[in-house]
Amino acid sequence: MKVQSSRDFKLQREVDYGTPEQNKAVKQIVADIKQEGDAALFRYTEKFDGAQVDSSNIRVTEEELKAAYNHVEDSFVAAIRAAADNIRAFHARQKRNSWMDLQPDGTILGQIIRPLQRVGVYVPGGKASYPSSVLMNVIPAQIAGVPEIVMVTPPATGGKEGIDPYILVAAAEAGVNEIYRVGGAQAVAALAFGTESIAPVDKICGPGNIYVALAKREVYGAVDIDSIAGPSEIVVLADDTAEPAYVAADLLSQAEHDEMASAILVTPSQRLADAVAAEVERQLRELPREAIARASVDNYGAIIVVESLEEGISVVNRLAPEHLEIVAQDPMALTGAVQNAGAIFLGPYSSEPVGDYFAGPNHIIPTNGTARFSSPVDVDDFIKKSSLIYYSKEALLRDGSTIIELARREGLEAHARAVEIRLENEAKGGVER
Ligand code: HSO
Ligand code: ZN
Repeated sequence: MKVQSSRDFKLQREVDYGTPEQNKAVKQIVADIKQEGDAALFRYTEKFDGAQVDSSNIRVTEEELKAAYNHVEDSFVAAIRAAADNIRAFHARQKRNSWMDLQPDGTILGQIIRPLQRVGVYVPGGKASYPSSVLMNVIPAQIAGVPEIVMVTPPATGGKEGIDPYILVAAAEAGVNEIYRVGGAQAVAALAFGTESIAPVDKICGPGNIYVALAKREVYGAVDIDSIAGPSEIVVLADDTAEPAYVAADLLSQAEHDEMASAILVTPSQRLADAVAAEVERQLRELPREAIARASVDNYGAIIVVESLEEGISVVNRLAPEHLEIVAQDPMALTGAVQNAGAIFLGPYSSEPVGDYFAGPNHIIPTNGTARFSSPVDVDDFIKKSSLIYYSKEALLRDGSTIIELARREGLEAHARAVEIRLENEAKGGVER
C-alpha cells in the first residue's frame, strides 16, 4: 500500500453510467416488459439466466422456504435471528409519529405518516449475494409498516437448483411476503410496471449489476428507487495508539468486497503508517479473496500521512466515506468534527464487520462521496407523509385577504375567487347548510 502525504492524495472514482449499448439494451427490456408483461419477463429470463420460468413456478412457495431451512446450519439460523433482533431494535428507534397541532382559532395543521404499500427488494445472484443485505433492506421497510414486501432474485442457471437457501432463510426471517425467481433489468421493470404474475410496487431497492442499476434509473419516476450503491469504502482515522494488525484487518475487510472497493488509512503517525503497510501485505497473502483485495488496495487504497488528527478529520470530510473508523486515544472527542461520513465506528473494538452484520445500524450506506448529502437506509425510506390542513372559519376570515393578495400577484384569479366567495358569503351572514 502506498504511503503518501495528504497533499498528493485525490480519490478518483467515476460513477458507472453504463455503455451506450447497455443503456440501449435496458431501455428495450423495460419497454418490452411494460408492453408484454409476463411473456417478455419469461423470455428474457430464459435468454439471460437460462432458466425456464413461467407463471406456475415464478413464485417461491412456502414449501420451498421451509425446505431451505434443511439446507442451512442451525447456527446460521441462530446468527441471522440474533442479527435481525439487533437490526429491528435499532430501526425501531427511527419510527416517526404522525402529529397534529390544534391552534386557538380552531385550525388544525398536521402531518400523517403512512408506510409505502408495496416495496420490491432486489437481491443479486452471484458473488455479491448477501443474506445480511436482505435483512438490511427488508427490516426497515417492515418497521415502517410496509404490508407487502416483495423480493426478486435471479434463478440459478438451468432453473433447477433454485435460489440460494441462505438467502431464502434470511428472507423468511426478515419477513418477506412474496419471492419471485427473476432478476436483471427484466425483474426491475416487472416490479415497476407489474406483469400478470407480479403486482407493481411503489419502490424498488437493493443492489445489482450495471443492468439492474440502469433499469432502476429507467423506471425512476414511475416508482421510487433507492440510491445506486457503489463499491464499499472504509477510511480509518488512527493515531499512534492503534494496533496495526487490527487496522490492516479492517482495511482488508472492505477491500475484499470488490476490486473497486476503497480502503484508506489516514494517520498522523508515520510509525503506524509503515506498520499498517507491512501488515496489509502480510495479511493479504493469507486471504482467500487475495486477488480481489489486492486489486482494491492497489487501485483505490492509500495510507495518507497527515500533520495532525485535525488535518486527518478534514481529509475525512473531503472523502465523505461510507464507513469511518476512528481509532485514537479519545475517539468520541474527534467525532464532533466529522461532517461527512455514512457510519462512524469508534474505538479499537468497533471493527467494521460488527456494523456490517450485527450491531443494528444499517449497512446500506451512501458511497462515492454521497455521504455529503445522504444517509444510510432507514425507516424514513419506506414511509411518506401527507400534510393535513383544517382551516376554521375564524382563520379564513383572518387570512383570506392575504391569500387573495398572493393569488392575484400570481395572476391566478380563480384561486383568489375561491377564497373571496367565502369571505363575501360570510359577510352576508354565511351560507345556509
Ligand atoms: N460492507 C458492505 C456490506 C456487507 N458486508 C455485506 C458484508 N456483507 C457495504 O457496506
Ligand atoms: Zn462489508
